[in-house]
Amino acid sequence: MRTPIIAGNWKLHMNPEQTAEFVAAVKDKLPESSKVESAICAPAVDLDALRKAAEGSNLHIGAENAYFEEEGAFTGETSPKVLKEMGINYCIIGHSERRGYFHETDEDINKKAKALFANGVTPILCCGESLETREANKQEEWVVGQIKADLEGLSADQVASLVIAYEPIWAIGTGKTATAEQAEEMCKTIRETIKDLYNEETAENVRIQYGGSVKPANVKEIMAKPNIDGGLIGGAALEPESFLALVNYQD
Ligand code: G2H
Repeated sequence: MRTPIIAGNWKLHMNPEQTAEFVAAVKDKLPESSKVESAICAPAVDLDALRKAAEGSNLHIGAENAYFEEEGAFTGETSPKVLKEMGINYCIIGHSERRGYFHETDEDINKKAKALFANGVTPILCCGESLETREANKQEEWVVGQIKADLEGLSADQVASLVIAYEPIWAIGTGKTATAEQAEEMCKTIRETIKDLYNEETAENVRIQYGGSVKPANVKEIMAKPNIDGGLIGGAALEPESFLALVNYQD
């Protein structure tokens, strides 16, 4: 049985003070981690505050990006080794905003996945197609291509512990959500791809989230789909009340 994972992606929002206030407001109202894993992925400058505020609670902590080198002359980057030392559980890689604005390639993302696994931090690997690709009905081959390239050289055990987030670019921050059926269809395709690349057990264990305008009003319908194991949530994870409604969707 896969434990659902609902993760906020704060993007470029929040400062350390706001982070501490947010966690204080939610920390005692989160579900048991064995029922639903709750996580916040925050900007690097907020991670220390997030970790301190979340201590002893059910809140898991993630970064939004990391570099594939552990140290060296790489001005402005975040070390996967230091994330590990800080006790960070997850790190988003390959978000479409990073692929788009910061020109990250599948090769970079693959190297980042390997560096994170080498340091015991679980990647949340994002994939997803543009509106143009969907309108051309090429979304499956696009996403399968991303998955194959991003996972190259990873072991079955690593992939089994991975979180994959399917985020169609046309549904991100636009208020346009993919229908639960469209989301399920692609998450199923991703799981079948993992089965083809690895084996059935790995495919059954990997957790696949949907991301793109998930909110309290649609989370239940999305989470009811058999191949969707969680949500990666931007805008609706910035307010404590809304985040609590999302993580407690089973109540
Ligand atoms: C998609 C998502 C979070 P939002 O990027 O990763 O953002 O929920 O605001 O569409």
